[in-house]
Amino acid sequence: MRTLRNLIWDLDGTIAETERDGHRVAFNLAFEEFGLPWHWDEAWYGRLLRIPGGRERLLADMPTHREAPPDARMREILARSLHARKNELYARLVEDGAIPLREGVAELMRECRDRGVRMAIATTTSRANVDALLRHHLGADWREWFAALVCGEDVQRKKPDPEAYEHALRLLDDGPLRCVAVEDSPLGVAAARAMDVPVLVTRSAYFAEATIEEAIAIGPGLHERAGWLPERGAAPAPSRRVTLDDIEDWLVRSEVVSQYA
Ligand code: XBP
Ligand code: MG
Repeated sequence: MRTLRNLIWDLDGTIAETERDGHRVAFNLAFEEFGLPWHWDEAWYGRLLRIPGGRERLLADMPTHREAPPDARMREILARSLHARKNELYARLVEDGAIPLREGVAELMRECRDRGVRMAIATTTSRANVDALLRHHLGADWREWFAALVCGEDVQRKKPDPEAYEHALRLLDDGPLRCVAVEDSPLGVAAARAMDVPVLVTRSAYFAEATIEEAIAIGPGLHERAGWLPERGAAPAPSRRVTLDDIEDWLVRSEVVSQYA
């Protein structure tokens, strides 16, 4: 029997470089439309990513701008309007083809379908953003690809809180050690590990150098076996990309390591 029965995908940064090329760009377009002289460059947005949630990120940044309303209620109203418009502009960017899937993602998803490994999404981005991206890349029936879907609206607390993973495990009705999460950020890894879900890390633009502990494997992307740790050894690979066999092997080896630790 396979050890790996469920692959749980993070979305932002993992499935696509949505943060740098999508949300950030859409936020800037929304600022312009609202007549606000605000601009989040790549570096500043990278710092803001320590705050999970787009609306929460806006609220956290407001004290740095003198154009922001002085009282908390007005800030909340502005953040909600900006965030709603940002999500519309994000969907337009997706439809225009500005946000490709990361290399190797579609191949691994297809392999999961072909080999009966269930998939789930555990993201804290808004449902509309998930729908826009996956509809564009996987087609109108994208929802059928996934046995479980957890989005920002489904949780009270965003990552690194484990709630998104707790919810995904409940929907999958399976134990954490039958799953592998695919994540790109320390906050995402922390959320999965808090529920004992083993994690594979595909480093994204914003977390290329981040310190990440407790992953079963870390590498530069699913398209390429080279550069992953632990190395996959000399076994001949049928393709250059990371496959389900690679992930299952890392999973089994991590169980052996933890048994003898
Ligand atoms: C995603 C997020 C989200 C996105 C923006 O985290 O933190 O806030 O940045 O989406 P993860 P929203 O990759 O861990 O799921 O604007 O919808 O919040
Ligand atoms: Mg992410």
